[in-house]
Amino acid sequence: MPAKSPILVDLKFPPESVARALDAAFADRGSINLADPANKGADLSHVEYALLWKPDADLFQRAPNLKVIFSGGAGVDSMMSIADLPDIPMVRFVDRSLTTRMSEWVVMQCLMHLRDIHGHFSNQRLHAWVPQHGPEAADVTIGIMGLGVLGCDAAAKLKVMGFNVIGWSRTKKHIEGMETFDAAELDAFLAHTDILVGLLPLTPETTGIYNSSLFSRLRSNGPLGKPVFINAGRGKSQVQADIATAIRSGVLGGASLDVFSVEPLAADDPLWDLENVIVTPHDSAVSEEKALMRHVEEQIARFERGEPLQHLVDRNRGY
Ligand code: NDP
Ligand code: OXD
Repeated sequence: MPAKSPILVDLKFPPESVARALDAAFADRGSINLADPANKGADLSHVEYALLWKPDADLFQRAPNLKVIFSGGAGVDSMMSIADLPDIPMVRFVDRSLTTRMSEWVVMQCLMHLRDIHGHFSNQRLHAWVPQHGPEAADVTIGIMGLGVLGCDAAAKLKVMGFNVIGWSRTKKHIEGMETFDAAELDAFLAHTDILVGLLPLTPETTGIYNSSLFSRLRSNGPLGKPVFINAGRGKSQVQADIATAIRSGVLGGASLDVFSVEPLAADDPLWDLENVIVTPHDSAVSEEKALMRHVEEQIARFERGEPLQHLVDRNRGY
């Protein structure tokens, strides 16, 4: 039997946990982990599989015989922008643990805005006893932009909390108990939305989509007083200066942001200090290394048995 091709790994994740997960997963085929300085100039010409997150631009020249690329995350935008990206199947990371983590984050952010956690924290610091009588979840409509794996799971969990949930996606979806809108119906979708949740991939169409014009079309007289913007998709989908302006001018009453146009967010960026803006450092749904390796192992096994790969990226759509 011919020797199995080692897996090439270039993940900008903490190197120790990647090394541990690799040893456990690919003992039979071996791996070339580019985070290991010993592999800096390694010959990659024989490698058939690569597991990548934000790879260096010259990687595909160094590894010209790849058969499948695996993304270290659910989003593939960092790969799509590489000029030499080979025309071979690309599999993105879809996994229960990642999906669950994202939904935890989305539900937490929506509840924090519903229950005015910002107001409570401020009062606590003043030692002020100020009971609040805000709306309940059922009074509030959450509009999710992006009804894919993550958007649909978050929608289901928000509905369990009692929120009215609506969704928008490129193509029309039919989801029981949920009003949905397609790309042409953006205005109608926004006009119903009190809390906007962004779970879109970054593509040319979604670059800069969350901007002043979009914020001004959200429902402005809803139960929270002012609409709220939440984004965990990609930072380059938001015009950050427009978020700051919308918060300062009162077009938005609050925001929760996990992703930024440039990461890490600069220490002097105004978003850190704006009223009722919650910043998290792109950790709403990190890829857990063991689950990632398990997913890659499963997909390689399918590929080598001649079965179709799952979670394939559509190059024309860009996600
Ligand atoms: P999916 O590919 O499953 O879903 C994407 C959704 O976005 C689909 O419903 C798609 O529409 C919709 N969409 C794409 N382009 C457009 C457009 N131009 N107009 C309207 N709708 C559009 O992706 P996931 O749900 O798995 O992940 C979404 C994104 O979340 C990832 O691409 C990544 O960027 C981000 N992410 C962020 C993480 C974090 O830690 N912050 C972690 C993981 C992911 P349609 O259904 O019609 O195709
Ligand atoms: C992803 C991410 O796309 O973590 O998985 O951003």
